[in-house]
Amino acid sequence: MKNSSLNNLSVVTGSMLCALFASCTGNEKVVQSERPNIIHIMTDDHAFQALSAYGGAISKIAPTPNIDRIAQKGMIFQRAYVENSISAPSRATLLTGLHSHKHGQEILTNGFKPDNTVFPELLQQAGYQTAIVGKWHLQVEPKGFDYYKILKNQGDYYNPEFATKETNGEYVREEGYATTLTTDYAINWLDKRDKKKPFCLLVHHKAPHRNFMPESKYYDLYEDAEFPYPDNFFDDYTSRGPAAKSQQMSIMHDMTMGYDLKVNELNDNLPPHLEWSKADWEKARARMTPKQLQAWDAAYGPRNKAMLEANLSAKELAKWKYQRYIKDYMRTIKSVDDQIGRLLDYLEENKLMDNTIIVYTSDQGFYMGEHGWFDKRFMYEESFRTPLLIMYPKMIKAGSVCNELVQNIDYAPTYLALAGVESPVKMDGRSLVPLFSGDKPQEWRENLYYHYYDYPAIHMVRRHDGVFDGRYKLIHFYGEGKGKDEGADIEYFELYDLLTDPHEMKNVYSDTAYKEHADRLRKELHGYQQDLDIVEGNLNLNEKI
Ligand code: SGN
Ligand code: CA
Repeated sequence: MKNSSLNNLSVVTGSMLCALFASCTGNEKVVQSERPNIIHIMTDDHAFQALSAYGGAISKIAPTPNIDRIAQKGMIFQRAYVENSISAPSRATLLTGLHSHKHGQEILTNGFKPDNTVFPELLQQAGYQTAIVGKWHLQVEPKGFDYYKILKNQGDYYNPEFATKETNGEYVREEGYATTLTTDYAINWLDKRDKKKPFCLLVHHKAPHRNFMPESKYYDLYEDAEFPYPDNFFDDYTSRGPAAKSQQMSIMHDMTMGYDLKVNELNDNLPPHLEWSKADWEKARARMTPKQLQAWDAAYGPRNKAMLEANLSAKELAKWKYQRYIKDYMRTIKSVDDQIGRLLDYLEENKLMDNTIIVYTSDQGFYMGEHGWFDKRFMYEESFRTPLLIMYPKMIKAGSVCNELVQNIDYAPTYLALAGVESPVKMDGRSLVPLFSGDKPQEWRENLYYHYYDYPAIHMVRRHDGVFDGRYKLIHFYGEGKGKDEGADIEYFELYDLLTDPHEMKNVYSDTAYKEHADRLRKELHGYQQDLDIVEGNLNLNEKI
């Protein structure tokens, strides 16, 4: 940490306040005189490939100029990852700074321990005002928030239901589009807050989550464009194990013609594993007002008709699905970008930019057709990695880049460190503050641990854990085969060299040229399993797999 960062500090004491800077000694606790406000903006399933700050091919056609403002005025993280690529576990990790098996929310549906310590409650106890608006997705009532206005379950795009303390947790339908409403609630709360206290606000958008329904003003956006196909769109999974082959997240085979792709005419006669989607698409349509529905059908009806009349071959249909998917997904992102611009403008107008740390991220990554997929869950790069942009002018120089390995276990420790608050429980993550100067700290982690548990479940991705050191990635798939696909019990490894194979097409685990890395990472993985008290998927290093 550079000395200049020690400007504007005052000395205080107290057990809840801890030293932010390494130069503190003894019981003297040093915190910034003006504690920073915190805004954590998190979308649901936003792929880094779909954000122009990261320069991907999709975002060249569909840029995100407002989200990019955070990168231009702050720091872009090139190696930000999650520890379990799925929503509820990721949200629980954000709140607790813990790996999934410790906070209990290993899978989508349940598990969050009510007695988990969450960072907002610690900030609240230290005098912060705290709020969350938008997606919550845990089966417990939000704790540690002065105010919440949260979406029901996954949330809906059109006329969604929100619950607040005032409604006693009851969900009440609001008319409007989720992304705009969520931003309205964020700004309303900021406007009405006690301006004498620092604040922490979590803005959690539903978009661009399935089923990718755009706002009416963007129905025509990108319609004439042809988005580029990833090179591995028609991946045949050669050299990969059974998990990559048996998943149910293929654009070609598992995307639904009604619910996902909005072709009303094809919402019947679905294959058994997609039958659920018939009713879900009818429900999504029924949520819309007659006027909204009329506008929707006026835009999508003629396009659907043209597609049906074109009598597409299987390959042409896969490409048509990809185009429809990417266009709708990027349209929902356009609204997110507008609304983040609106929030940033509000902060600028109210002179809140200088003393607020603004973080933009997603609850996990997403496949934009890579390997032929949508959805997430795998430790392969597109779902394991997330966008992460942080702006905080007091500590971060505009236009900085961070290449260190960071993970969503790090958010809670970062926010607590910035506020000068000590956690009574040990968190797995570590504060990102030492990275803000742009210099590589002497001691930073050299690899990351990942663990996905939610099988059998929708998309049928097998359980796996693994280690990534920034270049080599070892993935360990394991577990009993059960559920709809009647898959076999599995236990095997995959190894990738991201430098020579960035799209993870060539599993080199059995290649003797990589034996040294396979052995090294197997030991690292075993070490993580022991240190973190992992209870399932444990390796026996003496057994040759
Ligand atoms: C829902 C989606 C799935 C998605 C999970 C998890 N189906 O079940 O496609 O993988 O959520 O998403 S849907 O028909 O309900 O849209 S997550 O972002 O919450 O983890
Ligand atoms: Ca998600």
